[in-house]
Amino acid sequence: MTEHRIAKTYELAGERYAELGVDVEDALRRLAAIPISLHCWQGDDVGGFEKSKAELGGGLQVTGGYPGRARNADELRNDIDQVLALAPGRHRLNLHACYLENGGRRVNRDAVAPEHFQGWIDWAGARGLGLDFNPTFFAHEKASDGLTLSHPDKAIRDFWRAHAKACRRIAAEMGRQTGTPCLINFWMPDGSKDTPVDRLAPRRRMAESLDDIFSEPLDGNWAIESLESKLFGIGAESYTVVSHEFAMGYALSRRKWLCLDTGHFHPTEVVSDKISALLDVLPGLLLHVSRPVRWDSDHVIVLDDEVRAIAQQIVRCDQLDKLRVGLDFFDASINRVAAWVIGARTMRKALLLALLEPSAELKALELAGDYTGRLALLEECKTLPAHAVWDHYCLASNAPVGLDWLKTVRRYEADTLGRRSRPPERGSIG
Ligand code: RNT
Ligand code: ZN
Repeated sequence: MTEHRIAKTYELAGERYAELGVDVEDALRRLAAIPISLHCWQGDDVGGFEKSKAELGGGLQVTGGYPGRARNADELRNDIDQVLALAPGRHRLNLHACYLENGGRRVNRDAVAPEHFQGWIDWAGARGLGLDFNPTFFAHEKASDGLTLSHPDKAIRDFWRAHAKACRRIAAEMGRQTGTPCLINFWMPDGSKDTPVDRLAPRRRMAESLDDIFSEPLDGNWAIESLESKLFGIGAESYTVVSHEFAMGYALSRRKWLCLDTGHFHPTEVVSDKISALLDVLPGLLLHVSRPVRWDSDHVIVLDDEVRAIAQQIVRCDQLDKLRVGLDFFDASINRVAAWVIGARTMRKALLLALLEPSAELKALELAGDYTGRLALLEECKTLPAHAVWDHYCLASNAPVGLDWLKTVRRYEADTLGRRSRPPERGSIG
């Protein structure tokens, strides 16, 4: 598509939107202010760069054997650079503690320190990227029975507490060095395959561990803390310690942010409705946007009703200082860079669609009880020329228009990803 045609269709689209009272320029300005936090783990199937050979565990499953998985931090950063070039808009990068770099020497989880992430911090700084962080409570011999901070063995709980405390220091340092608060998200896999007799004691141990972790002073200017709930996992089908009620109660009573992952609820339960229910009572919300297919399968997100509804709630609630958008999927059955790009572009597109709604008019109709007018206008909005605004936005953001990004990914696959079956020539395996 030529630039001329994009400009022309954008102009016509702007006129059409203006007829409904929508200012497209204003929508694009607001879109630019919303960062999307890219999860580093799409690039290597949640592998990380530790020496340990422990299996992933924790109920996490990555399926597919597509070639080209990143094998070290340099490869992963290269892949993320591709994603950043192909997905328009502002991003952050969300790292897990297992993505540390230590020149090939093993560092156990309780000994991780900011220096092991200096490579990431410098890389992010050079790109003006904010960083987010996660302690890693899985893929470790001390989590092999699926219990960490709620473990009945105090020594194991203490080990994971030490990990969590070390991660808080790393997060604060990431925030300080990048100049933007780092969101550190706590997700623990703790749960049980079969029905436990005592459902209370593990939750008490979990709360006690979290209280101990959070009792250490943290520079709140540079780190924000959230707790992620879950419904169940593979191997933890009957009980999850940090269930939604546990996480919500904990976050409310301790004034922490809550992380809502779209794959962590019952199949007919939606995260989009929880945003407005929680934003006013919690210090903040982190969203892990994912696509559960029958279970927490972490498929790449697509522009489906729920992703659109989430974006609408983000926009309509209009409390962006209390809300962070992160992605959380890992598909190893397709080109991993393409998976990232599709998901990141989809999230951005959903936000744009939400910003292109005549929200003032819709709210006015609703308030007046004119549900006929509301329904009519909502249906009309669905076929407005958003694609013209999206194309213009991509072009103005120096990102590829339409499917052009796929050509770049295919070239990258031919030149780089496809050659990765050979041992790495350089780079660090931490
Ligand atoms: C697991 C949680 C969690 C993880 C990442 C890797 O079910 O969704 O957020 O996906 O921490
Ligand atoms: Zn998640």
